[in-house]
Amino acid sequence: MKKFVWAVVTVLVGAVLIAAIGLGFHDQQYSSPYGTEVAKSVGMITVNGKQYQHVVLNLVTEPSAQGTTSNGQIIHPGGNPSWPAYAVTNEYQIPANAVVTVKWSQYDSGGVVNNPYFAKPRGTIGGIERVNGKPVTGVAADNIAHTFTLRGEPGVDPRFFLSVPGPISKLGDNAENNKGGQLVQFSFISGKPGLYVWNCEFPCGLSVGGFGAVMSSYGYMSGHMHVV
Ligand SMILES: [Cu+2]
Repeated sequence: MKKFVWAVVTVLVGAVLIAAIGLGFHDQQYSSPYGTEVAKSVGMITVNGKQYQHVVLNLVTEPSAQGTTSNGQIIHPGGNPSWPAYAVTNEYQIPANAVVTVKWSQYDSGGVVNNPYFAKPRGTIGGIERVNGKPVTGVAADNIAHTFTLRGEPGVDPRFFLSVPGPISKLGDNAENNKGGQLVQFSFISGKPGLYVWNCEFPCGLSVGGFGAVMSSYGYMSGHMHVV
């Protein structure tokens, strides 16, 4: 009987531990109160003689995850004030096989990207991005604030890849919400339907070569793209 009681106690302790670990990981999940931002349809567009649905998606990168955007939306509830963040959500939705134009307002400082590959736009229409309206084929590798890098979950359209660098804000470390920003604009043709993941490839965190802290905390520099 004593053995049986101990067996039950051991199983219960194990179950409690597993539940606690599960809750701990669940807490690390981030869910924006603003839900999924759905790209807005702006009609049709012709690229290389082919017609596509054309949508526009807005992105914002803020130098501090605390506080609100210029229109009063919370950047990242409970966000670490010394960490940057994509705002105000990290979940986006676009249609499949459409032309997606991204308008990215970038307000953060940065530094040197550790691989110059990520200093050039990859997978955009025409191989360019526009910085404050000016078309460029890259940003100086020591002038990168963040990248918007997108690929499918394993098995989802493995040929699709997009990566676009955002230059450091005009006011560097002194940039604030809606002040000193860079407007980065680019278009790409979306892939097949499925779940895609985006992240930043500029090591904007601390430790682990800059890939710790904000870079390894889901929701600041990473999220999903739902291609439907
Ligand atoms: Cu980043």
